[in-house]
Amino acid sequence: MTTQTAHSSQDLMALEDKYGAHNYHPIPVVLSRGEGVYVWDVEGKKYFDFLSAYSAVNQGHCHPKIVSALAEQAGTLALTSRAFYNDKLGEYEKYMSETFGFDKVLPMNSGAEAVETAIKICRKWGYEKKGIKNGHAKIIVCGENFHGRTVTIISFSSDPDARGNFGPYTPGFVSIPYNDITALEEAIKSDPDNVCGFLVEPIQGEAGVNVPDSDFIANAAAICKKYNVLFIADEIQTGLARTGSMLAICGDCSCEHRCEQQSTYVHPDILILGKALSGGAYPVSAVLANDPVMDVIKPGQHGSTYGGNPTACAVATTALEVLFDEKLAQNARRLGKIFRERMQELVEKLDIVKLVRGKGLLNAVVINDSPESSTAWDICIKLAENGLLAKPTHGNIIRFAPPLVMTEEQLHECCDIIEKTIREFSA
Ligand code: IF1
Repeated sequence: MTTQTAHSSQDLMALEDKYGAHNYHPIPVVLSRGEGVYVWDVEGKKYFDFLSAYSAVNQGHCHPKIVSALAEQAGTLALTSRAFYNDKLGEYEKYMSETFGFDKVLPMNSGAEAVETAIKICRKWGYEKKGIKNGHAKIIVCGENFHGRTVTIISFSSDPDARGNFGPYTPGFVSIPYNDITALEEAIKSDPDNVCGFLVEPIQGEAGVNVPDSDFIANAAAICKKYNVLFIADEIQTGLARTGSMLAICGDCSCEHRCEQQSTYVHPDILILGKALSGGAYPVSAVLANDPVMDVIKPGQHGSTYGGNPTACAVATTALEVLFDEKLAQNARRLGKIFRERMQELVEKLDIVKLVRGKGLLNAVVINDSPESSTAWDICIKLAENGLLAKPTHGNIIRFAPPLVMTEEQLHECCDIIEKTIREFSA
């Protein structure tokens, strides 16, 4: 018996409105098919996807190798729990550890779970290795952060929508302004014996693609080392080729290798990955660290029913291989430059476009209107009518983040659509 009771976009949106929690306000498009950089709605209209499921679809929609890996493993042995070993996890953990240059990986599922895992590891390291008095551990975070939506994570959010009315909040977090090295050192020096970690996004995605000073991450890592504080890099959105290198903290590494030289520009104490580790097919996240940090976790102290399942291992392995084999970091770097050049031309020609910023194919255009205006939203509605899907982050900022498999020709076609659309809003 089919459960399909509705077919039109309007009917399907009405079903979600009636039977689904209203925790999102989507662009009114109902998608039913994806392939590479394209998605189609239920009426068959074709779009360029310029959101990539918030950078989880770096490899393009329904990548055949990733779908095949998913189908093959799901049809062989999908899930065992960690009550037993499985034949995929050890090989996957070796591949991940060697690819990113760490001793060990702790496999999880969603990004927020991985961030929570990193917080638990950091605190436990603080008590058992740094000697912090139990219950007094502090982790420094940045204003305008986004690290997920669990109660602990929103406890240190500065976004009233993300944290409002979800208290009582988890203590033990200190917020500093993003990209402020002085504030970081002052925060640590104010309580050096109790600060155990600094959790940071190399580029703040949801805040509107905030790109820090080029030396911010390296300087932050050096300060953390100076005061015996764990440097925790949340690369869930910026990692895995999105910003033009395998990790945003790789700086301008050419990514011609698999990090054998551990050439990551900055080697964090804890690295958090998610989103595109899934290949856009199956929830996968990971926390990586070296033994002196990771070994604070003993049996029974952390876990998840699905963490490290064989399907996730098969999908994530293939997802990473696609990034390397198809040189997607190099493509993102090259096309990102072209995108920002094209958008900068609009900045110079049209008053309504205030600025463009980003790295690789994680970019944002700031619309010259108040954050309270609906202009950015209205532009995204018109973009959808013109065959391109994007969505504002906050207020007047539109994030543009296509799958990294895009060609230069497709990118120019998309820039033409963006220009044509924005011109309709120009006086
Ligand atoms: C939403 C955007 C937001 C993340 C970073 C952890 C997580 C995310 C740096 C949690 C997730 C998603 C969540 C989604 C919107 C999107 C997002 F910036 F990517 F656009 F919200 F900021 N660290 N980001 O970006 O990972 O648990 O979602 O797998 O919640 O609305 P998750």
